[in-house]
Amino acid sequence: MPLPRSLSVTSLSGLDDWTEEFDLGDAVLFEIAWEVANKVGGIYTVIQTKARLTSEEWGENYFLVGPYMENSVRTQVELIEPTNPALKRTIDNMNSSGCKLYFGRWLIEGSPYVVLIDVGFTAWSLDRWKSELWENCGIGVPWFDREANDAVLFGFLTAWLLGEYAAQCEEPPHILAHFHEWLAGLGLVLCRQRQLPVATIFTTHATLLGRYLCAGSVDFYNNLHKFNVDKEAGDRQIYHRYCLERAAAHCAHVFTTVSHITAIEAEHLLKRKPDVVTPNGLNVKKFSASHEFQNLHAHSKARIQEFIRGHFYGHLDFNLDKSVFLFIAGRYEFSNKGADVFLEALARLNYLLRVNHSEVTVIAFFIMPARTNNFNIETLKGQAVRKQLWDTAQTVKEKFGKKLYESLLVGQLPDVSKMLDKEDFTMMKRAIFSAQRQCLPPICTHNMLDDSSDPILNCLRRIGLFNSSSDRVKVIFHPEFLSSTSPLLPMDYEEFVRGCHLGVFPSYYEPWGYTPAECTVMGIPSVSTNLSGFGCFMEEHIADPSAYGVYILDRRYRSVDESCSQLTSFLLQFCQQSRRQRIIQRNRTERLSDLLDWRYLGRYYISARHMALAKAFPESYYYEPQDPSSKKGFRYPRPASVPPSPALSRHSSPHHSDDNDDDDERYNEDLEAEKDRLNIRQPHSPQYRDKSGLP
Ligand code: G6P
Ligand code: 1S3
Repeated sequence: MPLPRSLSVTSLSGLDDWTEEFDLGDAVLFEIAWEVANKVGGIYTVIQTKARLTSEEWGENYFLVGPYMENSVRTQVELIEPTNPALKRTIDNMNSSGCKLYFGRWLIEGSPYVVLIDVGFTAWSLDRWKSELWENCGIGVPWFDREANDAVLFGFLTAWLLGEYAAQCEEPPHILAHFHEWLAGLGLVLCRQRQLPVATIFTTHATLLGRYLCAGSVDFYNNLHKFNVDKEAGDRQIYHRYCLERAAAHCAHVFTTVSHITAIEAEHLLKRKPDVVTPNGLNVKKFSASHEFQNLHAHSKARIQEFIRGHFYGHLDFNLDKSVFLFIAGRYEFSNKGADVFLEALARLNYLLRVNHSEVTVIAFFIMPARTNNFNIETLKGQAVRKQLWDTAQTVKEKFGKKLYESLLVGQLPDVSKMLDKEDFTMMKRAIFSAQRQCLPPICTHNMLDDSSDPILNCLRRIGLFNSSSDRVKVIFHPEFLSSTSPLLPMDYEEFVRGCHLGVFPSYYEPWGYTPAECTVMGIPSVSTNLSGFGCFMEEHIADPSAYGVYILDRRYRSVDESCSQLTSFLLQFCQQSRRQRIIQRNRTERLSDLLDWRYLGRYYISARHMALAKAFPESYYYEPQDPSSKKGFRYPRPASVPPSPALSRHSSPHHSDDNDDDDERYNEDLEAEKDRLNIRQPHSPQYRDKSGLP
């Protein structure tokens, strides 16, 4: 019998304390999701990053349940014998009844236990279970919907697992099962229908209808209360999925979602108001000194610059040191993720930079996976040409160096005109000739299967951004997720983000939005929107988000055209910043990371779990609902120093040079950061007074 545990969440510097005394007793937590040890999207990130905190809290009584995917298991899971005797009997019994379940440790931080179910192995039960679902719940799942078929198998198998586990326990157990998203929701419905002794939580990370409606041309947020949900789901042929999702939301003891904006959506579309909002956190890695993450930025940026040198060979008529790297990344949902608005804003930015004769060049990356058949020749050739130029320079340098050395050895200054011979010049000329190019640098790095109908490419054709010399905004579309083993851009996503200057995520539909959150914890500024969970959360907790490098675009109360103009002005402002201002801003951005740490945000999950246990087992658990966000007192104040806006700030040193005074910059910046942190700046010091124009 495990020891009773009592819980409290420690506070992080600056953020409010939250302590909740609650004795978990012998409760056992199962967390069930299709994305356990199976990377599909954001839910994987939620579960994977949260595992450490949840394992610390539940110890040996925490089990994640997901589908068995051979490839992921081979690289992420260590298969072992179950340690819990009741669970071992459960798995053995199920395996001897025609199922295939695996038990192991997921090799991530916290090393949680995982039960992985091979749903395909039990596919022979699909028809029987579907008819049971129809008879008991009135939900009919069509044969052709493969994902829904998987949801049925996964649902029946997880309910079987939980029922069997309850039967194998010697004492009446206190089981808590937390189900994520509709794909796992049926297990919850069956637990309730079979009246298993299980406290249940259902978390939706997006509603099915919300995603579908937004992807069409619907004024979603102004019509939320008007949708005829059954009809809309039927029209989109997702009625059965919608029923599974809605049933799970209604059957759960506790229903949660990831943001307030999705809570409103769920209330209208699923017809239940979430009991708790559980914002998504991250595992924040803190460096002991701020210059460490700044150094990482410089290092990763240099690698991106190398790639750019190859990609734009023959057209490197812009100053790379004055280039700003922007990016958008994520699931390829053109308008839901705001790629449409980003492209339009880039076109306008291009115009403004050109008419202002700006020295800045913007390189905008689109990292969104689409159907391709590999890299295209022109892109690969670019990197080969760059490598050849590099090799040539190295060869000449070596010869030059050797001659120089020999000359110095005999006590003579070299005759510079004789240092390179004819052969060297021929080699260099050949290299220069091979770096000539007749065509413009490519937009897309891959051969697209749907080139003529691809929304990003079509939009670029319409707005006329073709990477021509006169364009101040260049575009690179990489229709595949990044990988450190890529022959083209061998960087993983984290490295790439660190090397960029600004992430741009102008989403229309975004229940939370991990991409800007990831930027924040890495100290990279980002644009999000007031229609994304993340954007709303930051607006609530920060007095002046843009001063911290969190630009929140208004997509709620403005037309698309107005949002494009606002984004253009954010981007233009950003491009006008000096290097020093960018450094200051990055430091500020990084300071927000505590707010996004699971050690802070985990409290909402804890609260939801206590609530569910108390609802399902009132004789064993008592929970006084205490809203963890009731202590709303904490808000990041406006930074005390000058906002890093180009118009409002000047260099603190008259001799400062933007390009090579890094040490100075770092010193000044560290000083500023420290002053901001300690809030010791003189509010009326003449140095700062007139610059901000702010109170
Ligand atoms: C970091 C590095 C500096 C570098 C700077 C470039 O702060 O520590 O050495 O100068 O990045 O910043 P930028 O915004 O121009 O990429
Ligand atoms: C969903 O994934 P998506 O990108 O399809 O869940 C994520 C995790 O909760 C969330 O961050 C995102 O906004 C949702 O949309």
